[in-house]
Amino acid sequence: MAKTGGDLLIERLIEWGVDTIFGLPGDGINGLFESLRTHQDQIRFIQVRHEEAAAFMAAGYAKFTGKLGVCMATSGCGGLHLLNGLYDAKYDGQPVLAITGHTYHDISGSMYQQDADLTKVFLDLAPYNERIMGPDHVVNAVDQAIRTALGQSTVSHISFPKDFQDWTVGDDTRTMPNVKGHTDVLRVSTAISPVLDQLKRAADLINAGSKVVVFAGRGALHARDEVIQLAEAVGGPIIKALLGKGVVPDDNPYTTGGLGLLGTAPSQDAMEECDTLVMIGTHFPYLEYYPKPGQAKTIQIDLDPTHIGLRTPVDVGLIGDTKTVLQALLPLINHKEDRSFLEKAQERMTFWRELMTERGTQTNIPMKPQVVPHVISPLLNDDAIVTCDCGNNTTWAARHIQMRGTMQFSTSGLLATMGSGLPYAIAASVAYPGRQVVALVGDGGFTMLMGEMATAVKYKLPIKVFIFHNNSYGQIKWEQIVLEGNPEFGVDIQSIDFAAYAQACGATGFTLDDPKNADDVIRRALAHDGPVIVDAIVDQNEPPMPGKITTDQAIELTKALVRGERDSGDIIKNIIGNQVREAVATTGRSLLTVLPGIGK
Ligand SMILES: Cc1ncc(C[n+]2csc(CCOP(=O)(O)OP(=O)(O)O)c2C)c(N)n1
Ligand SMILES: [Mg+2]
Repeated sequence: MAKTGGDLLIERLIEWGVDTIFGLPGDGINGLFESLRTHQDQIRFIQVRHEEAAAFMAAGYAKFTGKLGVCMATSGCGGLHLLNGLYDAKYDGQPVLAITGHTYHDISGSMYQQDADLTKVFLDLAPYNERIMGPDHVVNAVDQAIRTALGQSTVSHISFPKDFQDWTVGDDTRTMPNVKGHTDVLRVSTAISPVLDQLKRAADLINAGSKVVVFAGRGALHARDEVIQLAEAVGGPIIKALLGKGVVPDDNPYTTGGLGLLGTAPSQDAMEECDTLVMIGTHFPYLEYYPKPGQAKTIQIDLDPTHIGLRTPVDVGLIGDTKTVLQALLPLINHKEDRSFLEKAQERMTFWRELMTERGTQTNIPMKPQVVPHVISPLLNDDAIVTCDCGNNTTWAARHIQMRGTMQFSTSGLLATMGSGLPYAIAASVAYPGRQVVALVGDGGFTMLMGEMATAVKYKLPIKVFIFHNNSYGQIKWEQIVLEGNPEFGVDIQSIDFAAYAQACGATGFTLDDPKNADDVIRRALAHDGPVIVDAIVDQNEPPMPGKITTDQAIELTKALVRGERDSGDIIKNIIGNQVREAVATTGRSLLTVLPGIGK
């Protein structure tokens, strides 16, 4: 039987090794769905409830597997729904192919139904962005789309007119230059290595430094051994950007954990004090956390030359796969005898860990949000996959989930969009049926794509979703108060019974509102063999304070309290309470000084 345009697309995806497509049907892609139906033994279709989730799933699938993520949506509205998830993939450097339908080719541009010109809409998004011009165009377009997505770690887009999906190859006439078989499905390695003189310059700077910080991000996730060897040689702490949380386990003696508002105080101290910074596969966006310009010699290793010097002045940029570059660099690095910089960081980490334990074991009601990840963390499998969303929940997950073994972690990084946590978890569970998958999300972010719980049920994905139920867009509340000095506005959200919602979807729901029950409920949730929601009712007035409070932040907080913040009483109580308890727990060595004087 003659192949249709749809067959050519699906079969070429299969030849590229694509085994999963996330999407939602529509009349603009019915021809593609017919090909998906006839090839369902070779490629699996995961049906979602919102196309944004399909794009997040493609991004998450790419993040957790290292493979191409693929999503599909109908013409107009369906394609438009993909956008946020696709920008997430692009911003976090993930190879994703988006396939959208388009109206009939000979009526395009005449305001026919769903006739949005998605190739124009996707212009800023996708470096490869092409409308199919006939069945004989399909294979060329698919190949170039996938080469671009994989080669540039970015998003590609193919828009497929509806009628061309059904045309058979004979309906089109292959033109003379379009030589049959001229394009191929070869995936090449990106393990390039910089030239020797640049490696030597980098090594000289690192060898000359006495306080060297190793700062690793998602580009170093596959280079754990090399990152640890470097830290070992230079006697310096490893700081992890959020998406690099899995680069080294959190109990590794070299790491001081994360950086930034949701990072640790010891990481910030090390950044403030270092004289040499080695950035590995990160372009962490928060400029204020880098060493002051002129403070440190900086070496940056990255696959993408456009990242070098993007955030902080760089003395030597090494282009290439981080693992390959580090393997070439390590033999040139001297072992430093002076371990005092590392030891100072380790001593501070001991205090920080005590502080986190103190915060995660509070017995108050309403329950402190930190209790949830603090109890979950040690109960996770060594190969668990953890996702979180955007909000205060990111802070609690980043600080209290301790990476071990081959655990993986991700969230929306650079785009920092709400809504990714649940679809990422679904994608992880689709990719790795045997592994434990846990999502830690806010009540706001979860609500955005809560329909995807039905997807988890449909495909029997045993994901565990923990919702920090604080009836608030919590992070924005704290930004308004601490960063802006304003009383909160527009951040309350009313309560939903998420455990009942879980049941309504056919999943299992638990409500957790008392820290006394946390261990029991969380154990039962993790042990359950189907999808679960744990609706964790937590205190919205627990401050997600940065690791170190700046004077400005303390002043803005005071201003907001004075200017009539509704919850000022509870907030002050929490801050004083925290200070007193922490002072006791850390025998006076508490690293935090919030509102100097107020807690005395
Ligand atoms: C799509 C999107 N809209 C708005 C924001 C701005 N924003 C960042 S965090 C946040 C609040 C998140 O609330 P919730 O999910 O309940 O988490 P919480 O902070 O309460 O833990 C908002 C509105 C965003 N990051 N993404
Ligand atoms: Mg919330």
